[in-house]
Amino acid sequence: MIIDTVCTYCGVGCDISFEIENGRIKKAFAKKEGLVSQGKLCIKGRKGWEYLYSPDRIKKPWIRKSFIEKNIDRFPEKIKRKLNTLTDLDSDFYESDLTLAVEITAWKLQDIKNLYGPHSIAGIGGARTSCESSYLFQKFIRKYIGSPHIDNCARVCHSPSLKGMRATIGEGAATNPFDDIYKAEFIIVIGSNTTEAHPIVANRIFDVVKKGTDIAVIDVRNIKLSRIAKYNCIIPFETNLMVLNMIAQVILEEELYNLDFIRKRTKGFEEYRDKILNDPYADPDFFKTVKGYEYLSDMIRDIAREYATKRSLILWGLGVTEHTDGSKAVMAISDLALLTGNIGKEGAGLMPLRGQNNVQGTCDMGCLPYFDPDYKEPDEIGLMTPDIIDGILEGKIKALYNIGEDIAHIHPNQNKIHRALKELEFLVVHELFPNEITGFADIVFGVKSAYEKEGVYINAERRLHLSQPVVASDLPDDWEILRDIAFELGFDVYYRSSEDVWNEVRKVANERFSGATYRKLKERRLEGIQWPVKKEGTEILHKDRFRTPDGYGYFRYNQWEYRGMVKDLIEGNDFVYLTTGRIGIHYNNAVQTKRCGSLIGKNSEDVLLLSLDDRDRFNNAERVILRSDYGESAPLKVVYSGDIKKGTAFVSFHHPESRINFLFGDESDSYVKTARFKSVKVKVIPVLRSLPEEQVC
Ligand SMILES: Nc1nc2c(c(=O)[nH]1)N[C@H]1C(S)=C(S)[C@@H](COP(=O)(O)OP(=O)(O)OC[C@H]3O[C@@H](n4cnc5c(=O)[nH]c(N)nc54)[C@H](O)[C@@H]3O)O[C@H]1N2
Ligand SMILES: Nc1nc2c(c(=O)[nH]1)N[C@H]1C(S)=C(S)[C@@H](COP(=O)(O)OP(=O)(O)OC[C@H]3O[C@@H](n4cnc5c(=O)[nH]c(N)nc54)[C@H](O)[C@@H]3O)O[C@H]1N2
Ligand code: SF4
Ligand SMILES: [Mo]
Repeated sequence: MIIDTVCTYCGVGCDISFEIENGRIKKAFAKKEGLVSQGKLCIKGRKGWEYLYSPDRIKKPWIRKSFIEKNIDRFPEKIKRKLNTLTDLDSDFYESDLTLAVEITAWKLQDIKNLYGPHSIAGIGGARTSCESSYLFQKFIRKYIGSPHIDNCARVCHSPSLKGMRATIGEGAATNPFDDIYKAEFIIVIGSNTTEAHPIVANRIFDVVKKGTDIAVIDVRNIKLSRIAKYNCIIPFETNLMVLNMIAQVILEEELYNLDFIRKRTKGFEEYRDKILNDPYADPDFFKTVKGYEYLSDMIRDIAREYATKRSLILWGLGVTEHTDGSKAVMAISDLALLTGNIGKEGAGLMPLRGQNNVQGTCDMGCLPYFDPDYKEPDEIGLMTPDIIDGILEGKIKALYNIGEDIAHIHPNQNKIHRALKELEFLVVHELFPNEITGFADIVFGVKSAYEKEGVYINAERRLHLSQPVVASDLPDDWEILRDIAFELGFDVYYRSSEDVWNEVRKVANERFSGATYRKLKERRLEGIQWPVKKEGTEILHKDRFRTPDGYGYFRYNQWEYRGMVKDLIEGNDFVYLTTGRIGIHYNNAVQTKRCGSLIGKNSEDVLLLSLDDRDRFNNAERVILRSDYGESAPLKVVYSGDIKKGTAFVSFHHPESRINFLFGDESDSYVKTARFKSVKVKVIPVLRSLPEEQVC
């Protein structure tokens, strides 16, 4: 039997098919007619389902023993009577049946609400589960609990894309389908390691380069795509905004802009032009003063000319967003499209390569403190995750409800987060596997994963796919637990199926989803539909008007701030700047991928890449510890690489044992607090086998 569904990992959102024999998966593959997959899957698609058979799955709800002890005298009779049904799991947890775990959760949430008020409860998560679950999650926190504090992992990811794009063109989502890569004449890839993080999108880039399309890759190191780029543009850390403003200055100086488009479709051009032309950091010649990066002055001019005079696309990733000026850099990207009319048509436009299988959907569903479903204004604006953490430490937030976001591993400033999580009076987690956050939880609900349930997932090109169960599971879905707790709290919540929830979404978020029936989505499992969906879907946004209130696109100028590595280079200081990111085989906290025998292989630890040019400086050490102002990593295995520039370093963050996110502080995007995961100054401490003392380089 063959079952078609959608891949559970990245934001490419490949259609995926499973061959099932006697109820077990034999293999995963993609069908030729699959619109996103084009008949190919990356290794996580082909092998990343093996976690389903791991003995570590959380099978029944867990309740922390010390939590029972603390609350035992205050439990109502109904709960007290059933406590003898709890069974021992390990020294920390009991196992419970679902009903009792739901009753205890509801009682404790109500208790906290009564004692401290509804605003003392917050919700984080949702981007790995379906739209139905994330929709109900925000409704649960906002309506059933009465708190505005709801957020998801877009906070540490592409929130700056949402912010920057909404401020300029009114909509924070990709303007065109992935297949428009085939229609572009020139492509800029900035801050996206596409071959590792969005491999099936990268396939399209390889295809067009083979056929003669030119690409510019703007990164801080050599990545696989750099090898096929006409412009391999390696820039110093934290200079995206400067480089983007430089491209704009060249376009303005050489009058390569599209005046007709600017006049008809935009506002704020004159002010923007004057500011860019007068900005010393927007002059490409500035790089002539930055040692080792002088070549950028000419290269940036060439990129600007090609971008402006061709039908051009810009793809970007976290190398843009995870900085203090991430939102500003995204505004600068939009500015370039507005300046040249490279938007609202085929083969041109803006593609933020969003990360999680359903982070687009989870934002669309309103799991953000400042947006209701469909990006409507909420009654009250809630706290963003970093403020929720501060709120816990200040004693204002007492309970946290977490759905599939491992904040005890993947957020910055882990020393602080761990301290905060210990302060919580109540932490509820929905998870597939034990991970860092379950280590702090009072109640853990084991839930179905995407391959075991039905639901809508929205990929990075706004495409909806409906998943269906590939294997049977007795576990509850995320939304079912939320429904049952809400019911227990006294609300009339009667959804019988995920389709019931989705039909409510179609009404509440009707601007984007009114026409997206389950029926239509079932008929198009292998192609999906791009939102907004009325009768049909929408491939290209902004064709006639932008999605701002008045329909115009707005130029937004921001000056780059002199700082960091550029400052150190100009002052002639010694330094090591670290950036963090992904490798192809592991997915975020690696909780699923490390439980796939075919994936874990050689990649069982995070490897630090240092520059070959720094090998002597670090005594050719095989292992080093990194230390920043905030914390320390574990000893990390080193590979000296020709792809890394002197004074820079790269490491992945997949394994909690590496303690990478202990190195980061609270520095974050100035608008939306996305962590500055792409740049931190570190000391490199070789771990010397023969010498006991540390040597700091
Ligand atoms: N295999 C795999 N795929 C994934 C994931 C995974 O964990 N594993 N995670 C998913 C998620 S949640 C996301 S958000 C996406 C992320 O996908 P990407 O956005 O591609 O993610 P990263 O690897 O974090 O970083 C991208 C690139 O930014 C570069 N960079 C760092 N600093 C700078 C800078 O200052 N300027 C520029 N221009 N570039 C810089 C890095 O060198 C890196 O090549 O991937 C998704 N896909
Ligand atoms: N240093 C550094 N840190 C980073 C980043 C970086 O570039 N550098 N990138 C950041 C980014 S972009 C992101 S998005 C985050 C990602 O980090 P997380 O948000 O933690 O994402 P995942 O590890 O993909 O998923 C979290 C959990 O969801 C569970 N899960 C999977 N499916 C389901 C489901 O259907 N229901 C439920 N309830 N749970 C499920 C998985 O078991 C996993 O433990 O990491 C961030 N952290
Ligand atoms: S590219 Fe992403 S969606 Fe496609 S198979 Fe790989 S992990 Fe899955
Ligand atoms: Mo992400």
